[in-house]
Amino acid sequence: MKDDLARKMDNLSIGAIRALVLDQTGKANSGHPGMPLDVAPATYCLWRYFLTSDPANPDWINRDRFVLSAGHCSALLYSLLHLCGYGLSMDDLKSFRQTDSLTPGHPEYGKTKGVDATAGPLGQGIAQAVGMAIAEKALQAQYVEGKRLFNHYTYCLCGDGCLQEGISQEAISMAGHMRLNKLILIYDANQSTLDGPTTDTMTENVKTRFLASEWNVLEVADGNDVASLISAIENARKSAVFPTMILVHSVIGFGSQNAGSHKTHGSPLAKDDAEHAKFVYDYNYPEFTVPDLVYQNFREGFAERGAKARLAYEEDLKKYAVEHPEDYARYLDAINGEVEKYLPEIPTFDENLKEATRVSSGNFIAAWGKKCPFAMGGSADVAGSTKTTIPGTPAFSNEHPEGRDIRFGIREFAMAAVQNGMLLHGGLRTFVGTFFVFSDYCKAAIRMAALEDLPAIYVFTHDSIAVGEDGPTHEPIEQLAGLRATPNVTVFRPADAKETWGAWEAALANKRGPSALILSRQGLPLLATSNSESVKKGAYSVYRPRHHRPKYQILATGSEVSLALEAAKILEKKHKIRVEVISMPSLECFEAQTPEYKEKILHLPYEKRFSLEMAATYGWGKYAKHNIGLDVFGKSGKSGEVLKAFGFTAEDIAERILISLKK
Ligand SMILES: Cc1ncc(C[n+]2csc(CCOP(=O)(O)OP(=O)(O)O)c2C)c(N)n1
Repeated sequence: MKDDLARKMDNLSIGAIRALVLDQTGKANSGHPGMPLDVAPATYCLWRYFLTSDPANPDWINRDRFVLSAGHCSALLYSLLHLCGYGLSMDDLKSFRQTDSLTPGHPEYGKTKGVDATAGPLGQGIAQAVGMAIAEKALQAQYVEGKRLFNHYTYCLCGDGCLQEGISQEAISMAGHMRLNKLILIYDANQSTLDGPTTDTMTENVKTRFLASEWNVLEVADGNDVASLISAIENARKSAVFPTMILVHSVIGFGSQNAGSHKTHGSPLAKDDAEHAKFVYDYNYPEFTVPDLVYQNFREGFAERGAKARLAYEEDLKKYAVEHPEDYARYLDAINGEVEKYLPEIPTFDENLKEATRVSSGNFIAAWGKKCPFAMGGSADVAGSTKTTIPGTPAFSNEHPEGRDIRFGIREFAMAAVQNGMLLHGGLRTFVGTFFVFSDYCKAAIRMAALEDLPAIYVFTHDSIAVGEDGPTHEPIEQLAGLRATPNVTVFRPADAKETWGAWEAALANKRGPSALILSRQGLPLLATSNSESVKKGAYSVYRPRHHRPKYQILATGSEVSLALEAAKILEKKHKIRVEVISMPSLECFEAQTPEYKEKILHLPYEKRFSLEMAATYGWGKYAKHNIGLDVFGKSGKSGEVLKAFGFTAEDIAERILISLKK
């Protein structure tokens, strides 16, 4: 039993968290107080009594992770970071939601120390937490004594909103199947969302939903009951097999005169209501004021625990380095992301090779996966088609946590968000794969990876109407333009095996943002003049007419480069029109080149340039006056016939160029 003093300290500290939420949202006149006010006791119990992380070293690899999936509760997280000593000052709290502050509207990874994941798009936080828990489990199995190197919990906080999002079920199902017992999800069941009570929108039994997904479920009847909250977290940590969901019943906007109403969800409380709430909390201090006792409570109950644990870890690490020097060196490479040391040699390809770029990519993955012990990846049930299996390693599972091949199941969105969590965790270099058309399912997580500067890699195959029989549902059109329009995403569409290996190298060298490899299903000829190295420059010449200056240029990507070469030869032979072909595997890499290099490649006037890509022409107007592409959906049929139907044969392309020139 807690003594009276300890109980008072708990209440005062919870009051301080709630008051800081009210002060931040009140001063900013913006933000979401409702859920932070009701869930403050649960987060207090977690941070004060369990979460082990060192505010002086917020990136410590073995810290417990905390993902605020309900990212709109940022004021709650900032209050905790302030009180726990992460260097977030009272002035920072006073700048809540102001431009360039350390306390932006939703938590941003990389901006504010102690924020383990960017959050705000509801549901994704749960999947990111699942990714972190997968990483911990996998890493434990990848080292001689992995549990000495990686041994922590992953906590996640969500509300009704996250659980209404479909991605939550994808992630929950995956976590249960993988037996991620170190994952603990606190579900604040305040029965309210933005527009109204949850009775308007959901009737399912969330508890049985988790049970059906093979989770351990605990319940706390009253979100203000500190003793029950502590005992629930304690029990959750003991789970030997299943991940745990702690369902906490609470009242949104606790303390407000509007408590229980969605009106408290997303608008600051009126001044007199905030005062009323502070009275309810028995918190009698001026705005933005916290008594020393509370700071002391967090210092002793959080910062000191974290510092002690980190120091002990580092002491043990020194011993580990002596006991297992090779393992330790590998650990350092893995956590520092030193992939360069583990790159395979690019092979010499047979000049007559005709290989789908998905196959070339699969060969790269096989060679790299063998060399790089911290390479890990998989696909959403299409590994056989996307060639995304690392051979020689079992599928990752509870029985085989050392497996580096991940079977994500048909859960594309969660797959991409889980990858984000794995990368946020650190210690792994990952890739995920699916058909390019289903990149749309991954899109919100790709955007998240780009925001978080994560080096995620996507292997997207079946990249055009050449897919054929599967028809328009499976034939990407607008996906290239969409990805290229997303800031901080680098897209590669290699033309042959050499470019594919080059694209993989470039993707692995890109450590501050995601890379997407867009690959063909159909075989593509090895180009005599292509090379792996030039992929990094984004565009280079693969064909120039001999002894003549070219009059026109075709800029093409992927499978259309060989098509452009054929068309150029027809134009030259039959019509004496000299055309240069530029392979443009990455528009983003090209944009990063010097103006001189760009001018050297695009040396002809704008109106003399054609772009050729079997996809939406949107965006190509920047590089070429004439854009040959596909601004309608594809068709189902034999691949060759579909290509013919849309005029993607060398003869047709040559003809279309001639027609354009006559205009
Ligand atoms: C994907 C996504 N859709 C919509 C929103 C807008 N939004 C923010 S909070 C919220 C309601 C969340 O409800 P709940 O999780 O129960 O939080 P509470 O109302 O308890 O604060 C909505 C719809 C969002 N942030 N993300």
